[in-house]
Amino acid sequence: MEIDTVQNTYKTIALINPNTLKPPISPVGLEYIAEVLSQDGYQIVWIDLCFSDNWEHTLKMDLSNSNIDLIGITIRNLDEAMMSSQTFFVDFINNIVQLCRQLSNAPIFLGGAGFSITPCEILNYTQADFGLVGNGVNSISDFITAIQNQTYAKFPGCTYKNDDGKILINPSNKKLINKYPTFLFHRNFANLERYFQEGGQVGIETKRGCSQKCIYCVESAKEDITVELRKPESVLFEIEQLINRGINVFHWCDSEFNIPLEQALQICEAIIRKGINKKIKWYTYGSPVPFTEELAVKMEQAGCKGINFGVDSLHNKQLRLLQKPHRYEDIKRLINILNKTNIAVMFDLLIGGPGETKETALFTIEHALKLKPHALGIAVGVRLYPYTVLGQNILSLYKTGHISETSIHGKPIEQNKNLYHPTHYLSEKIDTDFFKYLSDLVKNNPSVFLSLPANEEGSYSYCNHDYLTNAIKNGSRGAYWDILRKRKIS
Ligand code: B12
Ligand code: SF4
Repeated sequence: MEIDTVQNTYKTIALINPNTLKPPISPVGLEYIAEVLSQDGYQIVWIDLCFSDNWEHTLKMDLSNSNIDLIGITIRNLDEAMMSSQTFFVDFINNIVQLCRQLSNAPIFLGGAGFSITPCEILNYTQADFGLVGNGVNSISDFITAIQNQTYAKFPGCTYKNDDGKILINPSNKKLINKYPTFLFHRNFANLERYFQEGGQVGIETKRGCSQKCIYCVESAKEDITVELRKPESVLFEIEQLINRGINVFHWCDSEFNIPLEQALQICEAIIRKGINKKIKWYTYGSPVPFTEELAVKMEQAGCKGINFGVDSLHNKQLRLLQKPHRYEDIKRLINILNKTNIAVMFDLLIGGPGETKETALFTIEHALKLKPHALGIAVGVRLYPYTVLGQNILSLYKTGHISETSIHGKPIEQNKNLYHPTHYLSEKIDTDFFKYLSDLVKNNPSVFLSLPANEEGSYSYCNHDYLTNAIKNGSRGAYWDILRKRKIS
Protein backbone atom coordinates (compact mmCIF):
# COMPACT_ATOMS: atom_id res chain seq x y z
CA MET A 1 0.00 0.00 0.00
CA GLU A 2 1.18 3.54 -0.77
CA ILE A 3 1.71 5.81 2.18
CA ASP A 4 0.10 9.23 1.75
CA THR A 5 2.48 12.13 1.66
CA VAL A 6 -0.03 14.99 1.84
CA GLN A 7 0.97 17.65 4.41
CA ASN A 8 -0.79 17.12 7.74
CA THR A 9 -3.14 19.83 8.85
CA TYR A 10 -4.21 17.84 11.89
CA LYS A 11 -1.91 19.04 14.61
CA THR A 12 -3.44 18.32 17.99
CA ILE A 13 -4.69 14.95 19.12
CA ALA A 14 -6.41 14.26 22.42
CA LEU A 15 -5.77 10.76 23.76
CA ILE A 16 -8.16 9.50 26.43
CA ASN A 17 -7.68 6.68 28.90
CA PRO A 18 -11.14 5.66 30.16
CA ASN A 19 -9.92 2.89 32.49
CA THR A 20 -10.80 3.90 36.07
CA LEU A 21 -10.42 0.45 37.67
CA LYS A 22 -8.48 0.19 40.92
CA PRO A 23 -5.75 -0.85 41.52
CA PRO A 24 -4.86 1.31 38.52
CA ILE A 25 -3.04 -0.17 35.52
CA SER A 26 -1.30 2.38 33.32
CA PRO A 27 -2.56 2.58 29.71
CA VAL A 28 0.71 1.34 28.22
CA GLY A 29 -0.75 0.92 24.70
CA LEU A 30 -1.95 4.53 24.69
CA GLU A 31 1.38 5.70 26.11
CA TYR A 32 3.19 3.94 23.26
CA ILE A 33 1.10 5.51 20.50
CA ALA A 34 1.30 8.94 22.18
CA GLU A 35 5.09 8.76 21.94
CA VAL A 36 5.04 7.73 18.29
CA LEU A 37 2.64 10.55 17.41
CA SER A 38 4.61 13.05 19.42
CA GLN A 39 7.84 12.05 17.66
CA ASP A 40 6.02 12.47 14.34
CA GLY A 41 5.21 16.07 15.22
CA TYR A 42 1.72 15.93 16.69
CA GLN A 43 0.76 17.83 19.82
CA ILE A 44 -0.76 15.43 22.36
CA VAL A 45 -3.42 16.41 24.89
CA TRP A 46 -3.19 13.59 27.41
CA ILE A 47 -6.49 12.96 29.22
CA ASP A 48 -6.27 10.25 31.85
CA LEU A 49 -9.59 9.66 33.59
CA CYS A 50 -8.12 7.04 35.91
CA PHE A 51 -7.47 9.42 38.80
CA SER A 52 -10.23 11.90 38.06
CA ASP A 53 -12.91 12.41 40.75
CA ASN A 54 -15.33 13.71 38.13
CA TRP A 55 -14.69 12.37 34.63
CA GLU A 56 -17.26 14.61 32.97
CA HIS A 57 -15.69 17.73 34.45
CA THR A 58 -12.18 16.55 33.50
CA LEU A 59 -13.27 15.91 29.90
CA LYS A 60 -15.02 19.29 29.69
CA MET A 61 -11.96 21.14 30.98
CA ASP A 62 -9.41 19.26 28.90
CA LEU A 63 -11.33 19.23 25.63
CA SER A 64 -12.42 22.86 25.77
CA ASN A 65 -9.01 24.27 26.71
CA SER A 66 -7.31 23.21 23.51
CA ASN A 67 -7.91 23.26 19.82
CA ILE A 68 -8.31 19.57 19.26
CA ASP A 69 -8.34 18.08 15.74
CA LEU A 70 -8.87 14.42 16.61
CA ILE A 71 -9.82 12.40 19.68
CA GLY A 72 -8.45 8.90 20.31
CA ILE A 73 -9.79 6.60 23.03
CA THR A 74 -8.15 3.39 24.18
CA ILE A 75 -10.27 0.35 25.06
CA ARG A 76 -8.32 -2.16 27.11
CA ASN A 77 -11.05 -4.25 28.72
CA LEU A 78 -14.53 -5.08 27.46
CA ASP A 79 -15.49 -6.79 30.69
CA GLU A 80 -13.99 -8.67 33.62
CA ALA A 81 -13.82 -11.90 31.60
CA MET A 82 -15.26 -13.79 34.57
CA MET A 83 -18.50 -15.73 34.55
CA SER A 84 -19.65 -14.21 37.83
CA SER A 85 -19.62 -10.69 36.37
CA GLN A 86 -21.76 -9.05 33.73
CA THR A 87 -20.05 -5.67 34.09
CA PHE A 88 -19.60 -4.31 30.58
CA PHE A 89 -17.04 -1.49 30.48
CA VAL A 90 -17.97 -0.44 26.94
CA ASP A 91 -21.15 1.18 28.33
CA PHE A 92 -19.00 3.71 30.20
CA ILE A 93 -16.77 4.21 27.16
CA ASN A 94 -19.88 4.87 25.11
CA ASN A 95 -20.83 7.65 27.58
CA ILE A 96 -17.39 9.15 27.05
CA VAL A 97 -17.77 9.04 23.26
CA GLN A 98 -21.17 10.78 23.52
CA LEU A 99 -19.81 13.53 25.78
CA CYS A 100 -16.85 14.06 23.41
CA ARG A 101 -19.39 14.50 20.59
CA GLN A 102 -21.19 17.21 22.57
CA LEU A 103 -17.97 19.00 23.46
CA SER A 104 -16.09 18.81 20.18
CA ASN A 105 -16.45 18.41 16.43
CA ALA A 106 -13.22 16.44 16.19
CA PRO A 107 -13.51 12.94 14.68
CA ILE A 108 -13.21 10.17 17.27
CA PHE A 109 -11.11 7.04 16.76
CA LEU A 110 -10.76 3.95 18.92
CA GLY A 111 -8.18 1.22 19.43
CA GLY A 112 -6.68 -1.08 22.07
CA ALA A 113 -6.51 -4.72 23.19
CA GLY A 114 -10.25 -4.86 24.02
CA PHE A 115 -11.28 -2.88 20.93
CA SER A 116 -9.36 -5.29 18.67
CA ILE A 117 -11.50 -8.22 19.93
CA THR A 118 -14.81 -6.89 18.52
CA PRO A 119 -13.98 -3.75 16.50
CA CYS A 120 -17.04 -3.52 14.25
CA GLU A 121 -19.49 -4.14 17.08
CA ILE A 122 -17.87 -1.44 19.25
CA LEU A 123 -17.84 1.06 16.41
CA ASN A 124 -21.48 0.33 15.73
CA TYR A 125 -22.43 0.63 19.41
CA THR A 126 -20.55 3.86 20.13
CA GLN A 127 -20.87 5.39 16.66
CA ALA A 128 -17.27 6.59 16.93
CA ASP A 129 -15.87 7.53 13.51
CA PHE A 130 -12.94 5.15 13.12
CA GLY A 131 -11.09 2.32 14.76
CA LEU A 132 -7.69 0.74 14.35
CA VAL A 133 -7.01 -2.89 15.25
CA GLY A 134 -3.68 -4.34 16.35
CA ASN A 135 -0.28 -2.79 16.94
CA GLY A 136 -0.64 0.98 16.88
CA VAL A 137 3.09 1.65 17.10
CA ASN A 138 3.63 0.73 13.49
CA SER A 139 0.58 2.32 11.98
CA ILE A 140 -0.80 5.16 14.09
CA SER A 141 0.79 8.09 12.24
CA ASP A 142 -0.11 6.78 8.79
CA PHE A 143 -3.59 6.03 10.08
CA ILE A 144 -4.02 9.66 11.15
CA THR A 145 -2.78 10.78 7.73
CA ALA A 146 -5.27 8.41 6.07
CA ILE A 147 -8.12 9.95 8.10
CA GLN A 148 -6.90 13.41 7.15
CA ASN A 149 -6.66 12.50 3.46
CA GLN A 150 -9.92 10.52 3.44
CA THR A 151 -8.07 7.37 2.32
CA TYR A 152 -8.91 5.43 5.49
CA ALA A 153 -11.15 3.04 3.53
CA LYS A 154 -7.97 1.46 2.18
CA PHE A 155 -5.96 1.62 5.39
CA PRO A 156 -4.93 -1.78 6.86
CA GLY A 157 -6.75 -2.60 10.09
CA CYS A 158 -9.10 0.40 9.83
CA THR A 159 -12.73 0.04 10.94
CA TYR A 160 -15.10 2.62 9.52
CA LYS A 161 -18.61 3.24 8.24
CA ASN A 162 -19.05 3.30 4.47
CA ASP A 163 -21.42 5.58 2.53
CA ASP A 164 -24.24 3.05 2.94
CA GLY A 165 -23.83 3.19 6.69
CA LYS A 166 -22.30 -0.29 6.80
CA ILE A 167 -19.44 -0.88 9.24
CA LEU A 168 -16.43 -2.44 7.55
CA ILE A 169 -12.96 -3.52 8.55
CA ASN A 170 -9.88 -3.81 6.36
CA PRO A 171 -7.46 -6.71 6.72
CA SER A 172 -4.38 -5.68 8.72
CA ASN A 173 -0.93 -5.68 7.25
CA LYS A 174 1.90 -6.26 9.68
CA LYS A 175 4.50 -5.63 7.01
CA LEU A 176 3.47 -2.00 6.45
CA ILE A 177 6.29 -0.37 8.40
CA ASN A 178 8.30 -1.70 11.29
CA LYS A 179 9.14 0.84 13.97
CA TYR A 180 8.08 -1.55 16.68
CA PRO A 181 11.30 -3.54 17.32
CA THR A 182 13.54 -0.53 17.88
CA PHE A 183 11.35 2.36 19.03
CA LEU A 184 12.74 3.88 22.25
CA PHE A 185 9.87 4.61 24.64
CA HIS A 186 10.51 7.22 27.35
CA ARG A 187 7.15 6.64 29.06
CA ASN A 188 6.61 10.29 29.92
CA PHE A 189 2.90 10.77 29.17
CA ALA A 190 1.17 8.92 32.00
CA ASN A 191 1.80 9.76 35.65
CA LEU A 192 3.64 6.49 36.13
CA GLU A 193 4.92 7.46 39.58
CA ARG A 194 1.30 7.51 40.74
CA TYR A 195 0.42 4.35 38.81
CA PHE A 196 3.33 2.65 40.54
CA GLN A 197 2.40 3.95 44.01
CA GLU A 198 -1.23 2.89 43.65
CA GLY A 199 -0.96 0.03 41.14
CA GLY A 200 2.11 -1.69 42.58
CA GLN A 201 3.76 -2.41 39.20
CA VAL A 202 4.15 -0.93 35.73
CA GLY A 203 3.72 -2.83 32.46
CA ILE A 204 6.25 -3.14 29.62
CA GLU A 205 5.82 -5.13 26.44
CA THR A 206 8.71 -7.27 25.12
CA LYS A 207 6.72 -8.71 22.21
CA ARG A 208 3.20 -8.89 20.77
CA GLY A 209 1.06 -11.84 19.83
CA CYS A 210 1.20 -15.60 20.28
CA SER A 211 1.78 -18.43 17.83
CA GLN A 212 -0.45 -20.98 19.63
CA LYS A 213 -4.02 -21.94 18.75
CA CYS A 214 -5.88 -22.47 22.04
CA ILE A 215 -9.52 -22.61 20.95
CA TYR A 216 -10.97 -20.02 23.34
CA CYS A 217 -8.24 -17.38 23.20
CA VAL A 218 -8.47 -14.03 21.38
CA GLU A 219 -4.78 -14.24 20.48
CA SER A 220 -5.44 -17.34 18.36
CA ALA A 221 -8.36 -15.58 16.62
CA LYS A 222 -6.11 -12.97 15.01
CA GLU A 223 -5.79 -13.22 11.24
CA ASP A 224 -2.00 -13.23 11.49
CA ILE A 225 -0.46 -15.02 14.46
CA THR A 226 3.17 -14.09 13.76
CA VAL A 227 4.76 -12.85 16.97
CA GLU A 228 6.22 -9.32 16.77
CA LEU A 229 9.46 -9.03 18.74
CA ARG A 230 11.12 -6.01 20.32
CA LYS A 231 14.89 -5.70 20.33
CA PRO A 232 16.21 -6.30 23.86
CA GLU A 233 18.08 -2.93 23.73
CA SER A 234 14.85 -0.99 23.31
CA VAL A 235 13.22 -2.90 26.18
CA LEU A 236 16.27 -2.16 28.33
CA PHE A 237 16.12 1.52 27.44
CA GLU A 238 12.52 1.63 28.65
CA ILE A 239 13.32 -0.21 31.89
CA GLU A 240 16.11 2.26 32.60
CA GLN A 241 13.85 5.28 32.03
CA LEU A 242 11.53 3.87 34.66
CA ILE A 243 14.26 2.91 37.14
CA ASN A 244 15.45 6.54 36.97
CA ARG A 245 11.97 7.58 38.12
CA GLY A 246 11.99 5.20 41.07
CA ILE A 247 9.84 2.56 39.36
CA ASN A 248 11.38 -0.85 39.76
CA VAL A 249 8.62 -3.48 39.77
CA PHE A 250 7.29 -4.55 36.38
CA HIS A 251 4.78 -6.86 34.76
CA TRP A 252 5.61 -7.88 31.21
CA CYS A 253 2.62 -7.25 28.97
CA ASP A 254 3.36 -10.20 26.68
CA SER A 255 0.63 -12.79 26.20
CA GLU A 256 3.22 -15.45 27.09
CA PHE A 257 6.79 -14.36 27.92
CA ASN A 258 8.41 -17.64 26.77
CA ILE A 259 6.79 -17.87 23.32
CA PRO A 260 9.19 -17.85 21.56
CA LEU A 261 11.76 -19.17 24.04
CA GLU A 262 14.70 -17.49 22.29
CA GLN A 263 13.26 -13.99 22.80
CA ALA A 264 12.68 -14.67 26.51
CA LEU A 265 16.28 -15.83 26.90
CA GLN A 266 17.59 -12.79 25.06
CA ILE A 267 15.62 -10.35 27.20
CA CYS A 268 16.90 -12.01 30.40
CA GLU A 269 20.49 -12.10 29.13
CA ALA A 270 20.34 -8.42 28.15
CA ILE A 271 19.06 -7.43 31.62
CA ILE A 272 21.80 -9.46 33.32
CA ARG A 273 24.52 -8.12 30.99
CA LYS A 274 23.46 -4.54 31.65
CA GLY A 275 23.71 -5.18 35.41
CA ILE A 276 20.21 -3.90 36.21
CA ASN A 277 18.95 -7.29 37.35
CA LYS A 278 19.53 -6.47 41.02
CA LYS A 279 17.64 -3.21 40.69
CA ILE A 280 14.37 -4.62 39.38
CA LYS A 281 11.70 -7.19 40.17
CA TRP A 282 9.34 -8.48 37.55
CA TYR A 283 6.42 -10.79 36.92
CA THR A 284 4.99 -12.30 33.80
CA TYR A 285 2.49 -14.61 32.15
CA GLY A 286 4.11 -17.79 30.85
CA SER A 287 3.26 -20.90 28.88
CA PRO A 288 4.14 -24.31 30.40
CA VAL A 289 5.91 -25.14 27.10
CA PRO A 290 8.51 -24.38 25.88
CA PHE A 291 10.17 -24.05 29.30
CA THR A 292 13.71 -25.12 30.12
CA GLU A 293 15.98 -25.20 33.15
CA GLU A 294 18.22 -22.65 31.43
CA LEU A 295 15.29 -20.25 31.06
CA ALA A 296 14.28 -20.65 34.73
CA VAL A 297 17.83 -19.89 35.88
CA LYS A 298 18.14 -16.87 33.59
CA MET A 299 14.72 -15.52 34.54
CA GLU A 300 15.60 -15.70 38.22
CA GLN A 301 18.97 -14.05 37.63
CA ALA A 302 17.26 -11.31 35.63
CA GLY A 303 14.94 -10.39 38.52
CA CYS A 304 11.84 -12.50 37.88
CA LYS A 305 9.83 -12.97 41.08
CA GLY A 306 6.77 -14.74 39.76
CA ILE A 307 5.21 -16.44 36.74
CA ASN A 308 1.52 -16.97 36.11
CA PHE A 309 1.11 -20.04 33.90
CA GLY A 310 -1.99 -20.64 31.80
CA VAL A 311 -2.22 -24.30 32.80
CA ASP A 312 -6.00 -24.52 32.26
CA SER A 313 -6.30 -28.26 32.93
CA LEU A 314 -4.19 -31.21 34.06
CA HIS A 315 -6.39 -33.72 32.32
CA ASN A 316 -4.87 -34.58 28.95
CA LYS A 317 -8.26 -35.15 27.31
CA GLN A 318 -9.29 -31.58 28.24
CA LEU A 319 -5.92 -30.16 27.19
CA ARG A 320 -6.33 -31.80 23.79
CA LEU A 321 -9.86 -30.45 23.42
CA LEU A 322 -8.71 -26.93 24.26
CA GLN A 323 -5.79 -27.38 21.82
CA LYS A 324 -3.30 -26.42 24.50
CA PRO A 325 0.35 -26.99 23.56
CA HIS A 326 1.21 -28.78 26.85
CA ARG A 327 0.24 -31.97 28.70
CA TYR A 328 0.11 -33.01 32.38
CA GLU A 329 3.66 -34.44 32.15
CA ASP A 330 4.93 -31.01 31.05
CA ILE A 331 3.41 -29.40 34.14
CA LYS A 332 5.13 -31.89 36.45
CA ARG A 333 8.42 -31.17 34.69
CA LEU A 334 7.78 -27.44 34.92
CA ILE A 335 7.20 -27.45 38.66
CA ASN A 336 10.33 -29.56 39.20
CA ILE A 337 12.38 -27.02 37.28
CA LEU A 338 10.89 -24.04 39.10
CA ASN A 339 11.16 -25.63 42.53
CA LYS A 340 14.93 -25.25 42.14
CA THR A 341 14.48 -21.45 41.99
CA ASN A 342 12.89 -18.81 44.22
CA ILE A 343 10.42 -17.80 41.53
CA ALA A 344 6.82 -17.91 42.79
CA VAL A 345 4.49 -19.89 40.56
CA MET A 346 0.81 -19.40 39.88
CA PHE A 347 -1.27 -21.92 37.96
CA ASP A 348 -4.33 -20.51 36.24
CA LEU A 349 -6.98 -23.18 35.71
CA LEU A 350 -9.91 -22.92 33.32
CA ILE A 351 -12.67 -25.25 34.43
CA GLY A 352 -15.87 -26.05 32.56
CA GLY A 353 -14.88 -26.01 28.89
CA PRO A 354 -16.42 -28.38 26.34
CA GLY A 355 -16.12 -32.01 27.44
CA GLU A 356 -15.43 -31.14 31.08
CA THR A 357 -17.03 -33.47 33.63
CA LYS A 358 -16.96 -33.37 37.41
CA GLU A 359 -14.31 -36.08 37.26
CA THR A 360 -11.97 -34.22 34.89
CA ALA A 361 -12.46 -30.98 36.87
CA LEU A 362 -11.73 -32.66 40.22
CA PHE A 363 -8.75 -34.46 38.69
CA THR A 364 -7.33 -31.11 37.57
CA ILE A 365 -7.86 -29.31 40.86
CA GLU A 366 -6.65 -32.14 43.07
CA HIS A 367 -3.56 -32.77 40.97
CA ALA A 368 -2.81 -29.05 40.77
CA LEU A 369 -2.98 -28.80 44.58
CA LYS A 370 -0.61 -31.77 44.87
CA LEU A 371 1.97 -29.96 42.76
CA LYS A 372 1.85 -27.09 45.31
CA PRO A 373 2.12 -23.97 43.17
CA HIS A 374 2.43 -20.81 45.32
CA ALA A 375 -0.97 -19.70 44.03
CA LEU A 376 -3.81 -21.41 42.22
CA GLY A 377 -6.42 -19.46 40.26
CA ILE A 378 -9.59 -21.34 39.34
CA ALA A 379 -11.74 -19.70 36.67
CA VAL A 380 -15.05 -21.46 36.15
CA GLY A 381 -16.70 -20.99 32.75
CA VAL A 382 -15.06 -19.95 29.50
CA ARG A 383 -15.67 -16.47 27.99
CA LEU A 384 -16.88 -16.90 24.41
CA TYR A 385 -15.23 -14.51 21.94
CA PRO A 386 -16.59 -13.98 18.43
CA TYR A 387 -13.73 -15.01 16.14
CA THR A 388 -12.32 -17.90 18.17
CA VAL A 389 -12.78 -21.57 17.26
CA LEU A 390 -14.75 -22.10 20.47
CA GLY A 391 -16.97 -19.07 19.90
CA GLN A 392 -17.72 -20.12 16.32
CA ASN A 393 -18.38 -23.76 17.30
CA ILE A 394 -20.80 -22.81 20.06
CA LEU A 395 -22.61 -20.39 17.74
CA SER A 396 -23.09 -23.05 15.07
CA LEU A 397 -24.19 -25.67 17.62
CA TYR A 398 -26.66 -23.11 18.91
CA LYS A 399 -28.02 -22.42 15.42
CA THR A 400 -28.62 -26.14 14.79
CA GLY A 401 -30.21 -26.60 18.21
CA HIS A 402 -27.39 -28.81 19.48
CA ILE A 403 -26.57 -26.81 22.55
CA SER A 404 -28.80 -26.09 25.47
CA GLU A 405 -29.18 -22.65 27.01
CA THR A 406 -28.25 -24.19 30.39
CA SER A 407 -24.59 -24.28 29.37
CA ILE A 408 -24.67 -20.60 28.37
CA HIS A 409 -24.21 -18.06 31.17
CA GLY A 410 -24.52 -14.29 30.97
CA LYS A 411 -26.30 -12.70 28.07
CA PRO A 412 -28.36 -15.35 26.20
CA ILE A 413 -26.98 -16.08 22.71
CA GLU A 414 -30.35 -15.16 21.18
CA GLN A 415 -29.70 -11.54 22.26
CA ASN A 416 -25.94 -11.70 21.73
CA LYS A 417 -25.32 -13.50 18.45
CA ASN A 418 -22.06 -11.66 17.80
CA LEU A 419 -20.81 -12.53 21.33
CA TYR A 420 -20.19 -8.86 21.95
CA HIS A 421 -21.49 -8.85 25.53
CA PRO A 422 -20.03 -11.18 28.16
CA THR A 423 -21.30 -14.71 27.58
CA HIS A 424 -19.66 -17.77 29.10
CA TYR A 425 -19.82 -21.46 28.33
CA LEU A 426 -19.98 -23.90 31.24
CA SER A 427 -20.21 -27.64 30.66
CA GLU A 428 -23.58 -28.94 31.86
CA LYS A 429 -21.76 -31.64 33.81
CA ILE A 430 -20.52 -29.06 36.33
CA ASP A 431 -23.27 -28.77 38.93
CA THR A 432 -23.93 -26.88 42.14
CA ASP A 433 -22.15 -29.51 44.30
CA PHE A 434 -19.01 -28.58 42.47
CA PHE A 435 -19.39 -24.90 43.39
CA LYS A 436 -19.85 -25.88 47.03
CA TYR A 437 -16.61 -27.89 46.82
CA LEU A 438 -14.82 -24.86 45.38
CA SER A 439 -16.07 -22.39 47.96
CA ASP A 440 -14.98 -24.75 50.76
CA LEU A 441 -11.59 -25.01 49.11
CA VAL A 442 -10.92 -21.27 49.13
CA LYS A 443 -12.29 -20.69 52.63
CA ASN A 444 -9.15 -21.67 54.48
CA ASN A 445 -6.64 -21.22 51.74
CA PRO A 446 -5.32 -17.72 50.93
CA SER A 447 -3.42 -18.97 47.90
CA VAL A 448 -6.43 -20.42 46.05
CA PHE A 449 -8.50 -17.86 44.12
CA LEU A 450 -11.82 -18.13 42.35
CA SER A 451 -13.44 -16.11 39.60
CA LEU A 452 -15.76 -14.34 42.03
CA PRO A 453 -16.89 -10.69 42.11
CA ALA A 454 -13.95 -8.50 43.13
CA ASN A 455 -14.88 -7.90 46.74
CA GLU A 456 -15.72 -11.46 47.70
CA GLU A 457 -13.14 -13.26 49.79
CA GLY A 458 -10.90 -15.36 47.53
CA SER A 459 -11.69 -13.40 44.35
CA TYR A 460 -9.04 -12.77 41.79
CA SER A 461 -10.87 -10.29 39.67
CA TYR A 462 -8.62 -7.28 39.95
CA CYS A 463 -11.38 -4.82 39.09
CA ASN A 464 -11.96 -2.45 42.00
CA HIS A 465 -10.53 -4.90 44.49
CA ASP A 466 -10.46 -3.04 47.83
CA TYR A 467 -8.11 -5.42 49.63
CA LEU A 468 -5.53 -5.18 46.84
CA THR A 469 -5.89 -1.42 46.46
CA ASN A 470 -5.29 -0.91 50.19
CA ALA A 471 -2.42 -3.40 50.35
CA ILE A 472 -0.63 -1.52 47.56
CA LYS A 473 -1.30 1.85 49.23
CA ASN A 474 0.33 0.33 52.30
CA GLY A 475 3.45 -0.67 50.37
CA SER A 476 2.80 -4.04 48.70
CA ARG A 477 4.29 -4.37 45.22
CA GLY A 478 4.20 -6.99 42.49
CA ALA A 479 1.74 -9.18 40.63
CA TYR A 480 -1.68 -9.10 42.23
CA TRP A 481 -1.84 -12.82 42.83
CA ASP A 482 1.51 -12.60 44.65
CA ILE A 483 0.12 -9.88 46.91
CA LEU A 484 -3.19 -11.68 47.46
CA ARG A 485 -1.66 -15.03 48.35
CA LYS A 486 0.11 -13.46 51.35
CA ARG A 487 -3.08 -12.08 52.90
CA LYS A 488 -4.30 -13.32 56.25
CA ILE A 489 -7.65 -15.12 56.23
CA SER A 490 -9.92 -14.00 59.09
C1 B12 B 1 -0.51 -7.84 30.90
C2 B12 B 1 -2.01 -7.93 31.04
C3 B12 B 1 -2.57 -7.74 32.31
C4 B12 B 1 -1.74 -7.31 33.53
C5 B12 B 1 -1.37 -5.82 33.39
C6 B12 B 1 -0.03 -5.50 33.98
C7 B12 B 1 0.38 -4.07 33.73
N1 B12 B 1 0.98 -3.49 34.73
O1 B12 B 1 0.19 -3.50 32.69
C8 B12 B 1 -2.72 -7.62 34.71
C9 B12 B 1 -2.46 -9.04 35.22
C10 B12 B 1 -2.67 -6.68 35.90
C11 B12 B 1 -4.07 -7.60 33.97
C12 B12 B 1 -5.27 -7.35 34.59
C13 B12 B 1 -6.51 -7.39 33.93
N2 B12 B 1 -6.73 -7.84 32.68
CO1 B12 B 1 -5.32 -8.12 31.41
N3 B12 B 1 -4.11 -8.37 30.03
C14 B12 B 1 -2.82 -8.23 29.91
C15 B12 B 1 -2.34 -8.50 28.47
C16 B12 B 1 -1.57 -9.83 28.44
C17 B12 B 1 -1.48 -7.38 27.89
C18 B12 B 1 -2.15 -6.00 27.84
C19 B12 B 1 -1.13 -4.93 27.52
O2 B12 B 1 -0.82 -4.09 28.33
N4 B12 B 1 -0.51 -4.99 26.32
C20 B12 B 1 0.58 -4.11 25.90
C21 B12 B 1 0.10 -2.89 25.10
C22 B12 B 1 1.29 -2.12 24.57
O3 B12 B 1 -0.66 -3.37 24.02
P1 B12 B 1 -2.14 -2.86 23.70
O4 B12 B 1 -2.82 -2.49 24.97
O5 B12 B 1 -2.78 -3.87 22.86
O6 B12 B 1 -1.91 -1.51 22.87
C23 B12 B 1 -1.56 -1.52 21.51
C24 B12 B 1 -2.75 -1.60 20.54
O7 B12 B 1 -3.90 -2.21 21.12
C25 B12 B 1 -2.98 -0.20 20.09
N5 B12 B 1 -3.75 0.71 20.94
C26 B12 B 1 -3.89 0.77 22.27
N6 B12 B 1 -4.66 1.80 22.64
C27 B12 B 1 -5.03 2.44 21.52
C28 B12 B 1 -5.85 3.54 21.33
C29 B12 B 1 -6.10 4.01 20.02
C30 B12 B 1 -6.99 5.19 19.84
C31 B12 B 1 -5.51 3.32 18.90
C32 B12 B 1 -5.79 3.77 17.51
C33 B12 B 1 -4.69 2.19 19.10
C34 B12 B 1 -4.45 1.77 20.41
O8 B12 B 1 -1.65 0.29 20.02
C35 B12 B 1 -0.93 -0.17 21.18
C36 B12 B 1 0.53 -0.28 20.84
O9 B12 B 1 0.76 -1.25 19.84
C37 B12 B 1 -3.69 -8.59 27.69
C38 B12 B 1 -3.75 -9.62 26.57
C39 B12 B 1 -3.03 -9.10 25.36
N7 B12 B 1 -2.05 -9.80 24.90
O10 B12 B 1 -3.36 -8.02 24.88
C40 B12 B 1 -4.70 -8.92 28.79
C41 B12 B 1 -6.15 -8.40 28.68
C42 B12 B 1 -6.16 -6.99 28.14
N8 B12 B 1 -6.63 -8.40 30.05
C43 B12 B 1 -7.86 -8.72 30.13
C44 B12 B 1 -8.62 -8.66 31.34
C45 B12 B 1 -10.04 -9.18 31.27
C46 B12 B 1 -8.06 -8.14 32.52
C47 B12 B 1 -8.81 -7.90 33.83
C48 B12 B 1 -10.15 -7.21 33.66
C49 B12 B 1 -8.94 -9.25 34.55
C50 B12 B 1 -9.69 -9.16 35.86
N9 B12 B 1 -10.91 -9.64 35.90
O11 B12 B 1 -9.15 -8.68 36.82
C51 B12 B 1 -7.79 -7.00 34.59
C52 B12 B 1 -8.05 -5.50 34.37
C53 B12 B 1 -7.07 -4.63 35.14
C54 B12 B 1 -7.19 -3.17 34.83
N10 B12 B 1 -7.04 -2.33 35.84
O12 B12 B 1 -7.41 -2.77 33.69
C55 B12 B 1 -8.44 -9.16 28.79
C56 B12 B 1 -9.46 -8.19 28.19
C57 B12 B 1 -10.53 -8.97 27.43
C58 B12 B 1 -11.91 -8.57 27.83
N11 B12 B 1 -12.82 -9.51 27.82
O13 B12 B 1 -12.15 -7.46 28.13
C59 B12 B 1 -7.17 -9.36 27.93
C60 B12 B 1 -7.32 -9.07 26.44
C61 B12 B 1 -6.73 -10.86 28.13
C62 B12 B 1 -7.77 -11.86 27.63
N12 B12 B 1 -7.59 -12.39 26.45
O14 B12 B 1 -8.69 -12.18 28.29
N13 B12 B 1 -3.90 -7.79 32.65
S1 SF4 C 1 -0.73 -19.94 24.60
FE1 SF4 C 1 -1.82 -18.38 25.81
S2 SF4 C 1 -1.86 -16.49 24.59
FE2 SF4 C 1 -1.28 -18.20 23.22
S3 SF4 C 1 -3.21 -18.83 22.26
FE3 SF4 C 1 -2.91 -20.14 24.08
S4 SF4 C 1 -3.97 -19.07 25.80
FE4 SF4 C 1 -3.72 -17.60 24.07
